[in-house]
Amino acid sequence: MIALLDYGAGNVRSVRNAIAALGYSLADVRTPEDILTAERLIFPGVGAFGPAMQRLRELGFEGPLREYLRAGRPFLGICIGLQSLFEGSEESPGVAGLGLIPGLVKRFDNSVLSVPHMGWNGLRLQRECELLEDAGARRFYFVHSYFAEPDASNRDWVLAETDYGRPFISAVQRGEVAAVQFHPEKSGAAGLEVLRRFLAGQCILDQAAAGHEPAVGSQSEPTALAKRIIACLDVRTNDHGDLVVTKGDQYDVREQGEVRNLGKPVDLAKRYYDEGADEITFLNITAFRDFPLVDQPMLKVLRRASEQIFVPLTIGGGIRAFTDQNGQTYSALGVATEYFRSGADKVSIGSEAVLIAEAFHARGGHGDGSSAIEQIARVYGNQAVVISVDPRRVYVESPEASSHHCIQTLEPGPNGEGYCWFQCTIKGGREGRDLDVLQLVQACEQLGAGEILVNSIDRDGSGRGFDLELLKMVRAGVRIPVIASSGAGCPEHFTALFAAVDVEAALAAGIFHRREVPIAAVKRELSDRGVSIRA
Ligand code: 1PR
Repeated sequence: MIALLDYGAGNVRSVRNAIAALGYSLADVRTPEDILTAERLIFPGVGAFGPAMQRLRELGFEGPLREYLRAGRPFLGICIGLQSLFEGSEESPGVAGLGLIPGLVKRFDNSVLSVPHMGWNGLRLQRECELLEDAGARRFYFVHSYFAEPDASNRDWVLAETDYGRPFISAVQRGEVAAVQFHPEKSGAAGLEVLRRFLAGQCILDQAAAGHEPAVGSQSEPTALAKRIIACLDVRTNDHGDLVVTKGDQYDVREQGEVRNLGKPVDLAKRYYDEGADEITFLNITAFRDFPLVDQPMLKVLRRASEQIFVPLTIGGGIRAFTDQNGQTYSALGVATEYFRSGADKVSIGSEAVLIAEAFHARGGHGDGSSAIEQIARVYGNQAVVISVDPRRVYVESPEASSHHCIQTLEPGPNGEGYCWFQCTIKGGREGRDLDVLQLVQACEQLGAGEILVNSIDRDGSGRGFDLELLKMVRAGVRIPVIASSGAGCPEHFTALFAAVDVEAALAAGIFHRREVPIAAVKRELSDRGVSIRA
């Protein structure tokens, strides 16, 4: 029996889907005895270190888990499942880990790096092991703010290290006990292969037991975080009642009165996964006026997509509290939970984030714990909350002409204005607000958002390239990862973007939907220019 240690703290649907796709069935650990009778145990830790350990203790799982691990029985920990094997974590001071491996889990320094460490990075294998055979040449998807530090005391456990500002432990293994910091279930074919090897019992070549000295430091080139290429699908119901992928020009998705129909959401998403997209984003673009939980087709899309796509999936649209036509009320956390249950790895918040930021500033620059951002980040982690920004340029003659953060622009306004500010909008650009983008993203970062998706109404669908002025301003304003969106027209626009601004990812829609530029062509161009990408 392959047992999944799901202690109910978050979303493990992706792990279930990946294991099902590999043809294995899983049993859930429900009682402490289930751990002891498991043939193979997978612990996909989610959430934060402290609550994870606390939950294991409350459920009576800690003792049997220690016993299982001490006996060296087949175990695969993922993310927090790796961190929990250490003695403790800076994330939750005073909370003891399982203590199987000496050492502490620490936080990345966000004064020099974007935190979380999010995206595709490599492995520096420290010795050979079947579990990660060939993995040194592949990249895997990481998302974490804390890392286990390699030192002399845990050296014999370390199977692989990865670099992000500094080296950290990305895989451990001794006998049949192994754990990885990355998410194999979200790492495409390379990740599925790691899971397959574990499930097939192929994982372990215990070199110490076989009398070999581990070949420490066999790979010494530092690894690099790849720039991510994200395919975005704007989804809505067309006038015939079909859920379609559409695409706007400056957010106008109609052509001769009809909603443009560029294909079926799941088919297109699967195509992008097969073609090498590092992430897929679905934006339910009319959810601001619908009831998202009544919009079952969208949830179905997500369920079907997550069964066949093994890279991160983000869903946005309608994440807010609402009351349906029957008078039943739902919280934003409730909406997000439904999206996570249906297979999302991250949710993106648009309109509601603007209203939250307005309230944040009206309060004098602090939250009150009740906003969608705070609630969702608390339960699912910061990395699960993306803020989707829909800004429009407002031109002014001088910075004094506006109370908002102005930039000098090389792209003058209609009357030759040399300055502009970026106005936040809600409801898909239909309503402008008295809030600028910097005010929005800084408030959201403080409230716990994990990533910013920067669209541009001016550039959307234009094929003129990304708005580098807007992106530079956002990059300088926050420490969390930034995704550039809107305006990509050719592979060179991606090179120009990454050369000019240190954003973590670039998102495009139209050029991929219309098959004008394949994802592979974008990656080839970036690779030729020396930008680190996932091949
Ligand atoms: O406000 O929380 O309900 O979320 C609604 C979401 O839907 C927001 O993330 C908002 O950006 C999005 N949205 C709303 N209306 C539209 C529209 O187009 N009419 N789409 C819309 C935004 C922008 C990008 C697009 C890029 C790249 N689409 O997602 O994919 O601009 O396009 P390109 O490469 O073709 O230039 P809420």
